[in-house]
Amino acid sequence: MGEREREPRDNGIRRVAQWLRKARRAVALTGAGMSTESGIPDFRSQGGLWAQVDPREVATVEALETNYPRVREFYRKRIDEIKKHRPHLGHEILARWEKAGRLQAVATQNIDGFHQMAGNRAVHELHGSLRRFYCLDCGRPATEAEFLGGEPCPHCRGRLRPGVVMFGELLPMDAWNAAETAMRAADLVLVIGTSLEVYPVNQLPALSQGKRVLINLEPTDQQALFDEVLIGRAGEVLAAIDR
Ligand code: BV8
Repeated sequence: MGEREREPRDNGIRRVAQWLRKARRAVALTGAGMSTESGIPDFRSQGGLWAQVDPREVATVEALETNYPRVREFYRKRIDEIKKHRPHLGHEILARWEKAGRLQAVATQNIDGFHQMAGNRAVHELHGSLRRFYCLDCGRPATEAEFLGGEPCPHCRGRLRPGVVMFGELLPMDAWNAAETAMRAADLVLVIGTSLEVYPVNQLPALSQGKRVLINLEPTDQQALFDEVLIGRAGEVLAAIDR
């Protein structure tokens, strides 16, 4: 980054650090860009997951019904991939902020569990989790080993699926309600590493009456919503705010 671009960003970082110090009910909303510095690709960037795989074939309710083996294989590989990586400094900073009472909650679209692994307790997983599994047919829970082993449901011999939210499915009510409540009460919202293209999570930042900050590698379509846009890598920008 050149000197001329760095200067306004440094001012922005100072402003956000000040808002964070004053905030009583700060909330973070994270997306796939939060985990790219851990080595996990996002979805919609060049080289993202959806550039390689058509989401309609692997991440929709229709695909689960008509193309179950392909969906199972897609998520089996994602589980393998996630296990190779760890949370990074940015995750750790958010966990520290929660512990210090500076951050109330993290609402996340990520299914990798990295926020919890880094130490955050109040995490609302809006698109579910790749650490939970259940039966597509009877709804009862299953284990990762059963899913990975390609076994049928131990209760009804049905098909097992990961506990993630596919396109066309409703979000988990408890996570959604908690995130919505936190957003409405928030005096500072840090939106980190998300294109804000996916409904209904992309409606959440507008619910807050407080300061809204976007930390992302590139601008999104919702620029006008934000009081500050910090263009950069999540881990680096969070570290700069933390300094
Ligand atoms: C729902 C599965 C009600 C989990 C995912 C037309 C037809 C059908 C449906 C719709 C339609 N129009 C709208 C809809 C609704 C649909 C939707 O929004 N579609 C969009 C895409 C048009 N939404 C739904 O279906 C939702 N449910 O609406 O229920 C309903 C019910 C019945 C019928 C209709 C509606 C459910 C959505 C769940 C989607 N699940 N995948 C998985 O496998 O992970 S999608 C996927 O997108 C992931 O879950 C992901 O979490 C989510 C959001 O993506 P992002 O996290 O934002 O990632 P993205 O790559 O886009 O952006 C990353 C950003 O980070 C980039 O800007 C990049 O520059 C930046 N970045 C990268 N690295 C860094 C960085 N920034 C900072 N630092 C870095 N280091």
